[in-house]
Amino acid sequence: MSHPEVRTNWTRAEVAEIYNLPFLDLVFRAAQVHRKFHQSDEVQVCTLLSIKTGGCTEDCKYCSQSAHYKTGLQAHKLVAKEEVVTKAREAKDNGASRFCMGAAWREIRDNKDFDRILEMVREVNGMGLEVCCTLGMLTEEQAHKLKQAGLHAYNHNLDTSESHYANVITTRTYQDRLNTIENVRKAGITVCCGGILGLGESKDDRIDLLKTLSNLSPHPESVPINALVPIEGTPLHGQSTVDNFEFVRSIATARILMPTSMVRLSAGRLEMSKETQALCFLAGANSIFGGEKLLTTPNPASDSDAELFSSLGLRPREAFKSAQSEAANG
Ligand code: SAM
Ligand code: DTB
Ligand code: SF4
Repeated sequence: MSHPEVRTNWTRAEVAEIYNLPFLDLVFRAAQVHRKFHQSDEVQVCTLLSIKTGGCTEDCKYCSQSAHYKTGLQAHKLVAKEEVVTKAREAKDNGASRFCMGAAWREIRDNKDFDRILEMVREVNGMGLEVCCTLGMLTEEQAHKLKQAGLHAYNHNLDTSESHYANVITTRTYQDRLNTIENVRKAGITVCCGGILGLGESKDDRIDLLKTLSNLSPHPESVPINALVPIEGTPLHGQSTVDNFEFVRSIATARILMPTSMVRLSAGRLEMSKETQALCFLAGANSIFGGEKLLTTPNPASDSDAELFSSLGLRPREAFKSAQSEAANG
């Protein structure tokens, strides 16, 4: 780790102490860390595209795409490369610097679909966008192929604490997730790894998740914090939503624990006020998903985000900028 203040040996007691600070002190501390390592008026805009939708064999209790639940989602096989290129161009024109392609797979298989995805990665990378994929579990060899094609980041979330995991997903283990993250690292691809709040977890679970994430070495370059988007037909529909202050606490704690990472205010913004989102930015969130759709659910429209950026004096961050280069610039 290049900066001496970046630690990967946080104890549970330390993480809990930060998380439980008086709210305004926590946000203030996070804002200070944020200003030391990042340009506070810059927010990265990422765009998502579901390239293979629904019919997933996993039983994630929050997900619209699991074949285990009747969610009414229209499934779709892998889309054509041309469609991806068109969407990536649109995203870039709308100010996105990162483009993330998601597939409802348990794991990548070595077949024609994977070859087509490698071509998509090559093309989108050639457009000057940071390309990210989220395709389920993968082997080290598959990670190397993605890296060779120009993949910049791989998203693979831990979602919640290890002890709450089996209450949410039974078709894979926490260790499966950690193994994939390790394979991504070995191939030299940056890691995007975070979680979802509102899965019926306790505060202790949120603290445990933040401890696990911040003790990955090196830290994930990008840490998405999602609020559960409730999906009718899934077991977690009807779950009480996470308190906004608890959400902001998680963002602030992530910022303090992982100072150089991008912390992404991810799913769930549609249900959040502009003021809550502003608090998230103050607490160190410096990335969002832009565009009218996440993977299968709606997201704030581009013009309302443009208005939010304008009200707060924020601007979209350019592609391939690292926290290190910012620190070097002052
Ligand atoms: N199938 C792959 C996987 O699970 O890794 C990639 C796609 S999956 C939809 C990507 C991530 O989206 C999940 O890990 C989860 O964190 C997030 N996600 C899925 N459904 C969600 C929901 N209803 N609300 C919030 N986040 C969700
Ligand atoms: C992440 O952490 N959140 C994104 C992205 N990584 C792949 C996905 C959010 C999905 C929200 C529900 C949906 O649209 O299906
Ligand atoms: Fe499948 Fe991913 Fe949804 Fe789980 S989160 S059901 S693995 S698409």
